[in-house]
Amino acid sequence: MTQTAQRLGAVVREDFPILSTEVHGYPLAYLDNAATTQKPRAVLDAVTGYYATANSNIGRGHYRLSLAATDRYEAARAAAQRFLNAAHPDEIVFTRGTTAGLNLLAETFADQVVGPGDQVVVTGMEHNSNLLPWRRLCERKGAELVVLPTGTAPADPARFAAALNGRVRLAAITHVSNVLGTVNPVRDLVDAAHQRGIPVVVDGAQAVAHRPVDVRALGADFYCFSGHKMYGPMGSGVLYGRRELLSGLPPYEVGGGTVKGVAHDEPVRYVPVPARLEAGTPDVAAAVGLAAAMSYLGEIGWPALRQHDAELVRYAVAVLGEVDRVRVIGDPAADPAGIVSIVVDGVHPYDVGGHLDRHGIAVRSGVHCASTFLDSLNLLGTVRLSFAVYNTEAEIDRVRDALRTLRPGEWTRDRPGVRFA
Ligand code: ALA
Repeated sequence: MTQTAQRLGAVVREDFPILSTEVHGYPLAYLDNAATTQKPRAVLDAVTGYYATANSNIGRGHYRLSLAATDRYEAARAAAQRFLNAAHPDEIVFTRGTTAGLNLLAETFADQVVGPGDQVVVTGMEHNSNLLPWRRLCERKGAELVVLPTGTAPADPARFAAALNGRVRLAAITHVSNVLGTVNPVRDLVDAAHQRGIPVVVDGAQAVAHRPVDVRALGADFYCFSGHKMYGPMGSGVLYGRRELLSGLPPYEVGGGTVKGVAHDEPVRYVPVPARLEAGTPDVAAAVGLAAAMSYLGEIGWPALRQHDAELVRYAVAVLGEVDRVRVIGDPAADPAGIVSIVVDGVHPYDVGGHLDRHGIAVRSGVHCASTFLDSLNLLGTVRLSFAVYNTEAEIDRVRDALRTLRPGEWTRDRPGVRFA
């Protein structure tokens, strides 16, 4: 197992055509997997295979191709159900991604349960996609958004519980911080909320590629993730909802595929979930590709995936810590989730990102769509290394070597305190 895990990166690289790309004369070292992962041939083939052999609209045709496409779409739903250990395929709604799922919940579920004077609780480490939908909802409803400060550590269940007063109607928490890789104790947080009858929405965008997610073991009421961060196509995503809650949601968008029948002089009769929440023609190819990504992860297996992840995170923390002026933020090795964020004292994160790019290394630098979290840490931004199954220790060595030749660039000189280009 150890050997498999250590060699995983080198072995699976062949599965990813884009990794043979050169950047500025260097082999691409792609370390921005928290933004999006690259896609293995199995996923590319599933998408093109769908278009080449089954493309047609689903649920709308009484002909062979349409029935075949419908079958593939529903098979993808069943794959997502198994992936999350959901109780029923009807608990799986396909979305464009995490952001779409969270907005859907804010405009349907939360719209029903949050009223004037109520509160919604989020952690201090939320990505904008698990912050702004709740903020907008609270503004619209005359409710209050309560942000539980976390620092770099996981959210503390006791402090979380203390924030859950009688006005709180909903909690929305990230499973894994997209900035630092901090892993929240979701089960404990959910238990604290459920003891007070408060439902919990979990942003799983950064978790699903790095650890098995069992929504029933977590107790999450809703769990959203993006396919493109777990080797699936862009535009694929899942909103899981516990059946009792999901089945009561009104349509989010209305249109084709959501109704049993429409007559001008009668109330509209909507179909049950999940179709009620999937108005219009869905991205069937994306769902099929996502199912292929789930199979791909399943073939490698979580023990090897997790070990590989842990080895890379621990190696990065050790190796980058050797470089002058480099600080690792938080404690990503405590419970590795594929992310290591650093700052280089005296150098703007964008200069670091640009310098690494000139060495063929792709990282994200800046605030990572979480400026409020960076504010709470008194940081202008970070440089984030985020790993996937194809990354290797040699690529981390390349980051270290490149950082040793880093000099302050134009951002550091001309706009040292500016965050946004
Ligand atoms: N949410 C993605 C990230 O953290 C885009 O980079």
